[in-house]
Amino acid sequence: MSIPPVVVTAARLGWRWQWQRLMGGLGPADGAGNYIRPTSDPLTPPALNPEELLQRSAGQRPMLVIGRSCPWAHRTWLVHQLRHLHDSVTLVMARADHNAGRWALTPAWEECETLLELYRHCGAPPSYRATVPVLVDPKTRTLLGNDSAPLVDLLNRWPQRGSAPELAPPESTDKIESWQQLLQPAVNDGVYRCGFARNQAAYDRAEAALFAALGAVEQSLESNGPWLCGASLTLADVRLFPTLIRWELVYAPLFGCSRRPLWHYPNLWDWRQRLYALPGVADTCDGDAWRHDYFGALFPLNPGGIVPAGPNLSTLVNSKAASG
Ligand SMILES: N[C@@H](CCC(=O)N[C@@H](CS)C(=O)NCC(=O)O)C(=O)O
Repeated sequence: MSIPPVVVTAARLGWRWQWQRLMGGLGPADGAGNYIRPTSDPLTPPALNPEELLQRSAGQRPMLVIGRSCPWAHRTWLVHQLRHLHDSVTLVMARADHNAGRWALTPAWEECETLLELYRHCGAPPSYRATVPVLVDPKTRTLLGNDSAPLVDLLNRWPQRGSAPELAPPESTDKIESWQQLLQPAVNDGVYRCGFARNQAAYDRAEAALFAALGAVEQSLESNGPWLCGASLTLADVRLFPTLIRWELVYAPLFGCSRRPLWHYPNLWDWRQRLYALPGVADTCDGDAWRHDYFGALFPLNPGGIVPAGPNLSTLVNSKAASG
C-alpha cells in the first residue's frame, strides 16, 4: 500500500524542522543559514613567548592536548613532529566520546576524565568551550592557548634540541599571513561552512569560495611552488594540510566538497604527497579515526551512523594525479 502524499509531505516538514534543531547542536548559523564557527575569548596573551612561559612553569614541560580526528589539533601535532618537540612538549591524546559529544581523557589527568574537567580544573570560566588543541602548563595549572593558528606559531618558536626546519622564516611572514587570511575562512573553515550550511544558498556560497581558493592555491603552486610560500615548507602549508588530507575520506563524501576531486589539481596533489612523505607526518594521519569520528559523531549529517569502508589513505597518497 502506498503512503498518501500528504503524509510524505508532513513527514518531510517534520524531519526538516527536527534537522534544523539538530544542526543547531553542531554550531550556530546566521539568519541566511551560513555556519558561524563559535568563538571563545582568546586564552593566549597577545605576545606569548616560550622563554616567558618556561620561566613561569619553572622549566616544566607544557602539555599539548590534541585529538586524532580534529584538523585544528592536527596542525599543532604536525609542528610538534616537524620541529622534534618530543622532549620539550608532552603530547596528550584525547579520545572523541561520540555518545557524550565530548573529549575524554584516558588515562585521566589530575583526576580530570574529560577535557571539560581539565578546562575547569585550570580555571576556565564555566561557559568556556573545551576544545582541542589546548596547551596546558601543568605546574601552574593554567591554559596557555587553545587556538591552533597562533599555537602553531608559538610551537614553531619553542626551544628544541638538534636541527629542525624553521617554519616561519622572516622573509615569508607576510606571505604566511596572507595565506592564513584567505585559507582559514575559505578552506579550513570553508569545508565546515559547506557541511554545516542550513540551506542550499548557504552551501552554494561556501562551496564557491572553497573551490575558488583551491584554484588560487593550485595556480600559486604551479608558478611559485613547490610550497605555498615558495622554496621552503612554512606554517602556511602546515595549516592547510590537515584539511586537504581529510578530503576524500570525510569532506568530499560527508560535507559535499565534491565538485572536483583533488586529483584534478595536479600541483596540489603533488604538494599533498610531498608533505605526507616528510618524516613524522604519516604518523599524524589516521584515516580510520577520521572516518569513525566524523561519520560517527556528526549525527545530523549521518543519522544512520554508517561509516564508509574507504577510501584507504595509503592509496591516495601513493598515486599519481590525473593529467589535465
Ligand atoms: N579555535 C580552535 C577551534 C578548535 C575546535 O573547534 N576543535 C573542535 C574539534 S575539531 C573541538 O574540540 N570541539 C569541541 C566543542 O566544540 O565542544 C582552533 O583553531 O584551534
